[in-house]
Amino acid sequence: EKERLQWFKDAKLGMFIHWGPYSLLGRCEWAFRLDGYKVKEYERLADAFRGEGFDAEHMCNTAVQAGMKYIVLTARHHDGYCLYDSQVSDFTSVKGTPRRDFIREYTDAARRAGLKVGLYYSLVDWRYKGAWDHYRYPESVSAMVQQTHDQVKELMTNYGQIDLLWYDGAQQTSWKWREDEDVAAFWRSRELNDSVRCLQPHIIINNRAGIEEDFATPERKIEATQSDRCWESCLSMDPLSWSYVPYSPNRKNAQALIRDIIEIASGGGNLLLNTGPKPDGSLNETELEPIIEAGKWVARNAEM
Ligand code: FUL
Repeated sequence: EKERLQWFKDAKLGMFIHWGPYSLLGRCEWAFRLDGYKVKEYERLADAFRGEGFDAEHMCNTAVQAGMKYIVLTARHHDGYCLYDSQVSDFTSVKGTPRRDFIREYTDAARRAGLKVGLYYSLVDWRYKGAWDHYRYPESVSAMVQQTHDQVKELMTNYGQIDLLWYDGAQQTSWKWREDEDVAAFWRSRELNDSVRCLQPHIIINNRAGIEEDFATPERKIEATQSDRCWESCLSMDPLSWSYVPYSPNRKNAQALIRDIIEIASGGGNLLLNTGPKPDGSLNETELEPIIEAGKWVARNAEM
């Protein structure tokens, strides 16, 4: 059991990738919600999503070059759009314009590059009314939760060994969560994770489905205090957006990254460092420059 977590404890650095139809807007992965899109409007936006520049091999090799030991890609964000082939949704890159299973390409390439393979999956899907007000639309909620269970099972079944599952969005539903509400009961997370572990016995699961599981996920902050528990800070280069933004004057530079890496590693954690590829799926080289520079500095100066 201790061995299962060993690679993660040793990893120190992982690459986080936010990419989906929202990348077309160059604003933020929350655009659906922040800009008040209607579902139909957002679906029309997704029609323009092609991913013609998505090159999983280049992406993974770049991660290796930057000293990353694992990689996590948004298989589905809060907008519900799947970068893979789902049988329980039509809102996917396989049935939609790209006609490609990006998750297949990505998982294959990551393994070839020697990276541990991680999938980000948002439990919530904003296309459901139940995601906006779970008290008012209980039927919509149960359909949404069922879709989540089915899709997680697809991801855990069809793409070979998955090393890490990065849930998100359990509470990004309505703003109406009460203090005393049981998030894990809402998503049936215990049942979900039991089936995940059955399909992927080696997998490492984060804490964002309302159950502690294997590791904590401080976001945009460094919490070096939890010595008895695995933890991973996730940070993005842009102070606000996790997905592509063309203009980012306050982006982190290499010095800032090196400081973060040292602080996190010295506290026994990992850094999951995010980059947002361009709308076409190609890497944002301006953002990658400091990432690679920092990764090389770490490789030169530390035996990690
Ligand atoms: C948050 C999400 O709402 C953000 O969009 C992003 O994915 C971040 C890593 O987690 O909870």
